[in-house]
Amino acid sequence: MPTKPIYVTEPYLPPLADFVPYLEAIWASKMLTNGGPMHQKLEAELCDYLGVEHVALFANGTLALVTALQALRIAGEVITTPYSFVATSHSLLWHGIKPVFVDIDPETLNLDPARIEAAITPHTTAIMPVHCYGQPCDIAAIQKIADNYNLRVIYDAAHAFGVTLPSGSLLRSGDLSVLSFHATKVFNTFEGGAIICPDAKTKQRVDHLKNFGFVDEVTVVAPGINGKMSEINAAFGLLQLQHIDGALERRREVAAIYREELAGVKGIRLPLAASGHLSNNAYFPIMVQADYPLSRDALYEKLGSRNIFARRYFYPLISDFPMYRGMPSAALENLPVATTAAAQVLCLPIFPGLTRENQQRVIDAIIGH
Ligand code: T4K
Repeated sequence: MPTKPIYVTEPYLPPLADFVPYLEAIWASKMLTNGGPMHQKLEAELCDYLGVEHVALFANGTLALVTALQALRIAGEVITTPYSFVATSHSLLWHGIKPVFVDIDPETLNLDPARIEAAITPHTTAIMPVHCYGQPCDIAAIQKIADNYNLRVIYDAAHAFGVTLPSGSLLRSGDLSVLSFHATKVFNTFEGGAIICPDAKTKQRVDHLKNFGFVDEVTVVAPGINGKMSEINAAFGLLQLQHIDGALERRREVAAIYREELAGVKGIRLPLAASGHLSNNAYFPIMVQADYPLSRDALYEKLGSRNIFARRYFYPLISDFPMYRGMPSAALENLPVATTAAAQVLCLPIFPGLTRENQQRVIDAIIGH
């Protein structure tokens, strides 16, 4: 019998019947979008759940990134990582901002603070780091540089829902943090995203910008965009939030099994070491090194032949795509650590619904059975 495909992720979905009352409420109110009751309730519940002051919901994470840059009036050059999903630096290009790529740290796979200063020029206005795979950036070191050079920090926290440091939510770092609630994320609203704002004034500006720049019926203060989350997505988020702790627990179990089973495998490095934070296990990257019997791509193909669809997040590097590749900071010599990571990485299937049996299929393929 052919085996069932196992994808890198599969969204958590609550029982369909549980969603019906939410739909009935929307049908009764006839409020479908523009900051209706579901939208307001989800913003409030996410503040509580995440332990943050202000959440502005968006239709997706990319629009939230674009709006975060507009809200802080970022221009000129922004220092960012090449080791991310392409939306990170695309958001800069949407504003005509020049991305300046800086290499990553081999342990965290995030922007290496030790290399940031050398990339700062008189045109630099901000740093846009990514908490890649939900692994926290070195926020203290980054903030110190930002303070010294008077730069803003916008975290692309698309992977970092629920990640907590001993001092509280990771999402409170920097000037703004941006989340994605895409179907492939730990917490999903089908499509969706959010900006975490530190104060009411910033949240209000973001709210204006995501609604075309409207302040009231007759006042438009900026060329804003339509970035609003609809009521149906917000309603789904409210339902998802009831199940999030269980979903995170299942991810923890899956990650623990991978760590145990793959720990001693020659040529496989598990990059995300514990670093005192509460992880969300959003991804499970492995690094396929030279002493593994197969190349990374050969292992990727082998898994595919067994109906297991691991993904090479993040290969190619953003800096390798045609719209970035000609930039001086995109040169390979500038990005040796990111280049190696992109050549070795394979993200294994991890999601709440991954059965032990299916997880074993993945493990067996890697350890050589
Ligand atoms: N910043 C960072 C660091 C990001 O990673 C992302 C998005 C963003 C910003 C932008 O946020 P959004 O604007 O997307 O909210 C996926 C996602 O589309 C993207 O959201 C995500 N990062 C990126 C890392 O991954 P693809 O092209 O790899 O997705 P796709 O369609 O190949 O899906 C992967 C697997 O997931 C499929 O093989 C099957 C499964 N799947 C997927 C979908 C869409 C499902 O089971 N159900 C689904 O509905 O980009």
